[in-house]
Amino acid sequence: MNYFVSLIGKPKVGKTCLFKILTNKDINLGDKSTDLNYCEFIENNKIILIDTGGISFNKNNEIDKLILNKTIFSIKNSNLILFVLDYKTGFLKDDSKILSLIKKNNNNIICIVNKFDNLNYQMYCDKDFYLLKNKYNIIFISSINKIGINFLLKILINYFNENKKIINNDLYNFFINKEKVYNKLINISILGRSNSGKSTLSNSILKNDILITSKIPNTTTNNTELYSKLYNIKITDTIGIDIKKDKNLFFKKIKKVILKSNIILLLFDINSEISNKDINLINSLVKFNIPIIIGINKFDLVKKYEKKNTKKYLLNKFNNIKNYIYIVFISSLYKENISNLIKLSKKTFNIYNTEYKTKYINKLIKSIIEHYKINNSYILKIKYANIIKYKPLTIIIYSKNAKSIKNNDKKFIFNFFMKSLNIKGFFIKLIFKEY
Ligand SMILES: Nc1nc2c(ncn2[C@@H]2O[C@H](COP(=O)(O)OP(=O)(O)OP(=O)(O)O)[C@@H](O)[C@H]2O)c(=O)[nH]1
Ligand SMILES: [Mg+2]
Repeated sequence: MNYFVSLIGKPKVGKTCLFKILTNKDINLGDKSTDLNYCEFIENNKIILIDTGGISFNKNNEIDKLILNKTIFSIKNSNLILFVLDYKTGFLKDDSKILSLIKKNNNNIICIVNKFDNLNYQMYCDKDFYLLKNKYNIIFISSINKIGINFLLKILINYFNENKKIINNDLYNFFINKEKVYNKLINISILGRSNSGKSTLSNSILKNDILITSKIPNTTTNNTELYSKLYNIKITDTIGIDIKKDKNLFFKKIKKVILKSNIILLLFDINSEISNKDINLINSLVKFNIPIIIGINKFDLVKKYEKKNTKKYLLNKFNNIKNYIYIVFISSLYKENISNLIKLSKKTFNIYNTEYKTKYINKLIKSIIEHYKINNSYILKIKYANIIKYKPLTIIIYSKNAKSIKNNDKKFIFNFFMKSLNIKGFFIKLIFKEY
């Protein structure tokens, strides 16, 4: 069974900061929580901590009203409320209003006074918090300086050892349903060298400057998964690839992210030379069999009259790839062509997930043979084809002389399939078998 603990309080009292420390999760929740976020935080005890949006009693603000409704739901269905206060501002009118709201819906309250950065006991008596002391358990902490955190954890464990009463499962169902919807979304991971503009692109997609960006290399030190409401997708901002360093080391750090991706968006800076190492990197990524799309960023830096030639020059660099992978020129900073990039990513994802009928594939085989006849002196002897796998599409082609089919002919068949099925971003697999 699950126990739920909700962090409740005004905005900016440090709920999310405390949430991150208690759950040991370095997640990027932005600077304002608007939804309920949860995480199991005392392992084996199934105690689940919920971070809520800050309560403000602004009746004219739609978002504040939504936050308030969600928070009340969380208060009603939790086993325990951690009422978070700000030591620096003292106990204010809004705190008193929030306390009344909590009391109306739940009697199990522990008060947490955060930002108690200075360990001077006497000082807190000067504030109004001592009034709470007679009625509630009150703990002084500093999330930033990690003061009082262990004490708080001990109090919580004791609390749950003494109060084994279980309440209803509404919160559990809420999170499970939420997760079900969330898991269905396309997950686009943004990979690329440091400074190529991955975090800037993520911010553009999110329409929010949540992630830190800077000229300094290796600004991003964590892979962060975020939700874009605008495009209804998940995106993952990642740590930069150091092309000069060991590629295997990088893949070790990023493998989990890659395997969780539906699309890999590989970003390049228009000003950095495309080297053989970059091409090798693309080849290594292709092996994961996850669709890839290439973005060439900072296109705004190219003067208008040079844009056409620059495009031509770069496409030439990707000569062997450009027919098989979308290459999109964008500006993350000025939000140019971003929606097209997302549109092509979604298209690639849909084609990757298409389950073709064997009948249709065999119709294509017939056209392949027809087309081949026109340009060649001999006939391709293919009997029929069978689909054995999707994601990526894998086809067995049966032929009387499978072993002697020339590589060029195999390439012709492959290209014909890729073009007719409108496939870009991943490679279908063809297996030639003796009939
Ligand atoms: N002119 C221009 N500058 C950009 C663009 N995108 C990013 N930048 C700048 O490039 C620099 C690096 O951007 P980041 O988004 O931090 O790059 P990153 O790939 O996340 O870098 P790491 O986190 O270090 O791997 C910043 O100074 C950005 O302002 C763009 O489209 N145009
Ligand atoms: Mg970054």
